[in-house]
Amino acid sequence: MAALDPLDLYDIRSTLTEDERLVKDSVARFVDEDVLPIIAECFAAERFPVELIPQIANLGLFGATLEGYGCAGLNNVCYGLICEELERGDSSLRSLVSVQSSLVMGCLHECGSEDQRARWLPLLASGGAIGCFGLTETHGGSDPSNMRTHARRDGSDWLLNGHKMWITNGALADVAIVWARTEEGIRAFVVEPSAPGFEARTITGKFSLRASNTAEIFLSDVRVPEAQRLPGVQGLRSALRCLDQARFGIAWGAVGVARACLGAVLEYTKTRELFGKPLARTQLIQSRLADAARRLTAAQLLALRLAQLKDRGEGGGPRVSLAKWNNVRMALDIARDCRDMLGAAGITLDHVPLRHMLNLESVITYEGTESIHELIVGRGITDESAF
Ligand code: TGC
Ligand code: FAD
Repeated sequence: MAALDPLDLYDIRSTLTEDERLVKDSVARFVDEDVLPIIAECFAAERFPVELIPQIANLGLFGATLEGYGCAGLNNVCYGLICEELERGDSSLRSLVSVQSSLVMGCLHECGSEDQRARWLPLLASGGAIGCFGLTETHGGSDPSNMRTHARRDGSDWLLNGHKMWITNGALADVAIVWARTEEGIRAFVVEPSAPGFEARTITGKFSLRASNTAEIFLSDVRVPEAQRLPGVQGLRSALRCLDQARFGIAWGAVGVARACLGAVLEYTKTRELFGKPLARTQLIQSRLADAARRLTAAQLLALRLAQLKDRGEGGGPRVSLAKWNNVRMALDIARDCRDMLGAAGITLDHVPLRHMLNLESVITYEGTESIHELIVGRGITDESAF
């Protein structure tokens, strides 16, 4: 039997096609060579590494599963692998790609007019434009159907008023997908930040996802023509469909975080000597490492199976919720335990677990909190809504 890879105990790599391995290895190389050397400094300085955007675009990572418009048309396993490798570097990079690909490009691809697609998708795929997705508001992100931002017809235009909160890429974006209530139901609009009345303000002082831009967006009589309404949007369900794709990416990304943390601590415990022997030779440490490997392996298999279901169009709703819930919880528990196994050294940015652990406090909250995903699964298996 070949030597066991402790971070791939069930040899998932051997189930990948040659193309899938190529995608995984290319992104892994980018993360090792270009992300890991700078990311702790970016996290410390609360700086989003904009200089990485051209490389991410050149690797074809923006809108990777979409067909046409300069997108790579890859399958869902490839998209998952991209998210896994990026998040092994830092959740902020997977976040950038999730928002750009699943929430902005995915939404334009599915619900946009041909003119909107032709104008924006090639630009977003090439990294020539960055997008954001404005759904959440201050009074309760878990219940977006309660949004107060509204759009009112004014001749052939719309006037948008409201306030969006916690918007990834918000202050960097060249284009925003803004969700608003109208007399006809919930609709989405393509808004350019240069429009009078649009203001994005970066939220500072976060102790999580510090290498990501998060902003609040104020809309005050922002005028957009009817041609900037997404014609395919039919209420909140259109937003929730986009969220399913982003939640899928997070389920894979969490695997990358757990691999990063467990990999670092496996190395550390081999060389850290206490009571006359390496930590890795103690039963309690082995029990914790083995437990992390058990949870990681289960999460890897779950993510892979979800991708297969998704390729058949059957990966949404409770299935993706279960994976987002399970895998982010798995990664958060592993990151926290790995931080502890490093002792005091673990509270610095010299080791990766603390940074990942702090990032995961956002990841477990956004794209539906853990409780929301439990309730979606609960509804799915009982046919009773507890919302
Ligand atoms: P309800 O309001 O009753 O349903 C609305 C309509 O949507 C349909 N639907 C779905 N359609 C497609 N896919 C899904 N997964 C769907 N889930 C629901 C539903 O059938 C209904 O259709 P219709 O025709 O009857 O109107 O809402 P609900 O009761 O179904 O859902 C409630 C709940 C809590 C599940 C939903 O509101 C929810 O998911 N809340 C969480 C909100 C959330 O996740 N926000 C994320 C914001 S974006 C973000 O966080 C980006 S972070 C990105 C990063 O940096 O990586
Ligand atoms: P709340 O909805 O107020 O929830 C508070 C608590 O109540 C949670 O523990 C929740 O689980 C619990 N809860 C809620 N409902 C129930 C219930 N029925 N039963 C039991 N418990 C319940 N949003 C966007 O639109 N676009 C973005 O790009 C974006 N990026 C983000 C980036 C970051 C870094 C963060 C932190 C958030 C981002 N969000 C974004 C917002 C995110 O989606 C919301 O924070 C999330 O949906 C939760 O909403 P909330 O923060 O208002 O919490």
